[in-house]
Amino acid sequence: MKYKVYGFAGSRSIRVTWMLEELGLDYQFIDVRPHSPEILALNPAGKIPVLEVADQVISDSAAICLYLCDAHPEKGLSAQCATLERAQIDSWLFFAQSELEPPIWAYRKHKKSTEFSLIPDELKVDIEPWAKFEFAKATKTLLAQLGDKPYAMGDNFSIVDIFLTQIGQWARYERFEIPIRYKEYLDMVWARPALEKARKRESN
Ligand SMILES: N[C@@H](CCC(=O)N[C@@H](CS)C(=O)NCC(=O)O)C(=O)O
Repeated sequence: MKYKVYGFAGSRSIRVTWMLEELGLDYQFIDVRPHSPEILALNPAGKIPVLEVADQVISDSAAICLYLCDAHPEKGLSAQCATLERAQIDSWLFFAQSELEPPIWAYRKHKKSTEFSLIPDELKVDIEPWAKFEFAKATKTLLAQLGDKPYAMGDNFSIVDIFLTQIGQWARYERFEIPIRYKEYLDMVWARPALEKARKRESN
């Protein structure tokens, strides 16, 4: 098998398995927790997802997904490097990871009594008002950029939609306020058959 994905259901590994399903590629999914010896041997940060390909390890979901798009350009889920279209894709992805995701991710980390905790309980503080404020601000930017387009990049689904949707679903799960336009977009993208396949693969 060319691609091996390490992760677990409910985590960011869905970004990678979803991408692989959209690209119609074969892969092995290895169900593993962060900081397990298996992961630490691949990624010193102990984080998932990790992609193993041709004896190389790639970490960070956006880097992994972009690599997969670049390796399979015929599927049209990203754009060629050094084009303005690619600059727009990168802009969306950096926005997703540096502005949209941090408040919801920090909120999840500080939540008490979760199945597994990424920070010690004594370090947890109530960041809910801050997280909701920042997420609402980022959402406003997202909606202004999205406008009336069906997908982030226009008429066609792309790598960007995976990130905007997966982060949005986390926020929805945590009962953050989601404007109606974002909800409609999430519902439309979340219904993609490739995502359904990826979710099944991760849960088996
Ligand atoms: N920027 C990384 C973040 C990876 C990450 O934080 N993954 C979580 C699971 S969804 C994890 O492994 N966390 C372990 C930790 O925070 O120590 C990515 O997008 O892949």
